[in-house]
Amino acid sequence: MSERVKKIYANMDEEVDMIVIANHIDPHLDQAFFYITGYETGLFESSYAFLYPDGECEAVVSKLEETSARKGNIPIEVPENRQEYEDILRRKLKGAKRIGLHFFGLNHSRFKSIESYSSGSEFVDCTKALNKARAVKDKEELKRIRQACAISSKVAGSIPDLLHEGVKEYEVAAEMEYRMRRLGADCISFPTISSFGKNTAEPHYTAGSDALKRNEFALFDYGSTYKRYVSDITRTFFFGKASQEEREMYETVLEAQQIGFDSIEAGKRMCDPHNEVAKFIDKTRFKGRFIHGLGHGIGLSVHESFVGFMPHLEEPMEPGMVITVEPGVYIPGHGGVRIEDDVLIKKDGVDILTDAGKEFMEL
Ligand SMILES: [Mn+2]
Repeated sequence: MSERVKKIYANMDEEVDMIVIANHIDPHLDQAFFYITGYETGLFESSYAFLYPDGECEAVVSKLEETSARKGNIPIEVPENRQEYEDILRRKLKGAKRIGLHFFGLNHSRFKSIESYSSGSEFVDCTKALNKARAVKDKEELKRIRQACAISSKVAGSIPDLLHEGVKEYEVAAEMEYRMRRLGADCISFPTISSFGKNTAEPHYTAGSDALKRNEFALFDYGSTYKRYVSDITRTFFFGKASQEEREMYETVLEAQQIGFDSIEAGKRMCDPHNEVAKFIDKTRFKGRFIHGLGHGIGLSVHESFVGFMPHLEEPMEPGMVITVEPGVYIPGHGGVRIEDDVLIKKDGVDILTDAGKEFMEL
């Protein structure tokens, strides 16, 4: 019996005979599969998880990850060959009239095979129930997220040592990623944003080959994954001597982030912190320069659905949600500042999980 499976069913609006979560080929793997199984290692291409209304679940995995799967506590079947694989899937789906599927995470080609293994079943989208279950983290999930945050925070502290005139964006990114791995990260949680000068004004820049020059911003947005759970952090530094306006940009974003933290409260709407921060920034000389949502949910994915500090999310904040708080201001052609931390919402306040320093730093 799995608490997570029970939680998913508790969030379902419709009845189904079973929920089927199916991986395709990397990178089309469904994070929901790992939410259900909890597997720490292994790729799990073409694997399946079957979830039943009584809270039971089982998985079909290949021999390639059998050892990793045996460490979990759900029953597995490991087919010997292609024929056996298809027979198992047909047997599991047999007689199911209504099957719940994760429409958001399911590859279309994998869906076609599920359809072919089933016999006239009706398919129901269970994306919402899965998202709701994943929104509130349990103890094991928090343990992993905390460790991912600790690794990323530690690397943030060493970024200033990596910055010198002429160093390239990709060189700093490579060094940061190496350090995360050395500290025990599984991998990076998304392509590292390592940006200098005018590139810092583009929130979703990645890392190019620009060399660091004096008197410009250097912004790093990155994260590590620990046992599949991510962290996401941004720090901005000034290389050289900042102008009054550049310093003000930084101080405004830092203050905005504090306003964000202060507006987080279980029970209030998820859009409230965003609205407070946007209102504050729009009263400064950087009016209109905050061009994205204040934060997104994190967990197995860097951008988790349903959770976040976004203007369109009116559902209440709940204890156990983990969300980023990342205000920024961007001046195209010149530069940008963003400061990002990951917070855990608690019954009474917040726990800031990324603890790297963020005082304005001129290097
Ligand atoms: Mn982020």
